[in-house]
Amino acid sequence: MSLILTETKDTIGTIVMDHAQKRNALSEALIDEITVALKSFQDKNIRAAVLRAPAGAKVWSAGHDISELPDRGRDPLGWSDPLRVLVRAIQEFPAPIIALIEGGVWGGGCEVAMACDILVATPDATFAITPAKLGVPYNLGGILTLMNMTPLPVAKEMLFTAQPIPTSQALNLGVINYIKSAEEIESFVYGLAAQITVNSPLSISVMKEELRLLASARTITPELFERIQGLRRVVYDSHDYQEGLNAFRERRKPQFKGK
Ligand code: YXS
Repeated sequence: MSLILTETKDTIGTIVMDHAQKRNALSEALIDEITVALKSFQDKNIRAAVLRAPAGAKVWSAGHDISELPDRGRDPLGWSDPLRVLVRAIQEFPAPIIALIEGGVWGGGCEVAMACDILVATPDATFAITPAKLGVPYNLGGILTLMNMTPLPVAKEMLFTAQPIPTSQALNLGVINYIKSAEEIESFVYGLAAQITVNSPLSISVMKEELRLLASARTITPELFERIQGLRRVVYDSHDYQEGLNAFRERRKPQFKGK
């Protein structure tokens, strides 16, 4: 059973995350299908892509598939983790990707949306970054995506409270480009895509890559990297990280002990 629907029309490609049973949780299987679709879009010289859930979805994505997070003792968000693979695939895709967002966007799903180039959301959409709810030590690349998308106090509020922020606030902060009603969002998004596809694809792809490279250009010394990785390891080795996973599996509130 396919977990996504894809469509290409002229030079616009669409990927619909279509695993409602698990609220489009970003499982390895779902992510594999998205990355395969993006590769086929590249082969077809797609000039703009749209990433969405089915129209009227209450949840755009429930974030990383928690059942696939490793038990304590292993980095849950290492380089080859599917969520990391998907974020990079979106950021490195040579054409703009527009996130058409309806419903709740959770955890790593927020980073996937933020990795897109243009975000358009309906008024009911919400955005929640939730590692703190699970006891997950988010990874450096993910923190950088957030830092590039929001002012530091907002990144801290979202990370520390793990609470959803409404679309209105996301728009005020510049996290999303537009708010459009459920009735008009589709025609608006494909109108944007059409405006992109008549411009030079070469110019656009090089400017997208320039922005990606410049946005991620940070001086980070080996000592700084190792210190951060050491701090993260204490967390993913901890009782609290395991407790976060167990609480989700057992459908109960976690009892974090700070160790
Ligand atoms: O019980 P069944 O088998 O029907 O499955 C349920 C849920 O277990 C499943 N599901 C998920 N499975 C794996 N990973 C998930 N993230 C996930 N979310 C949901 O989908 C079925 C329906 O869920 P249910 O009954 O809760 O649906 P709902 O409509 O009442 O509520 C929708 C949500 C999204 C509000 C709710 O499912 C929820 O709060 N999900 C978890 C959202 C979340 O905390 N995501 C963060 C994942 S961890 C992550 O992204 C990063 C690693 S980090 O932590 O660093 O941000």
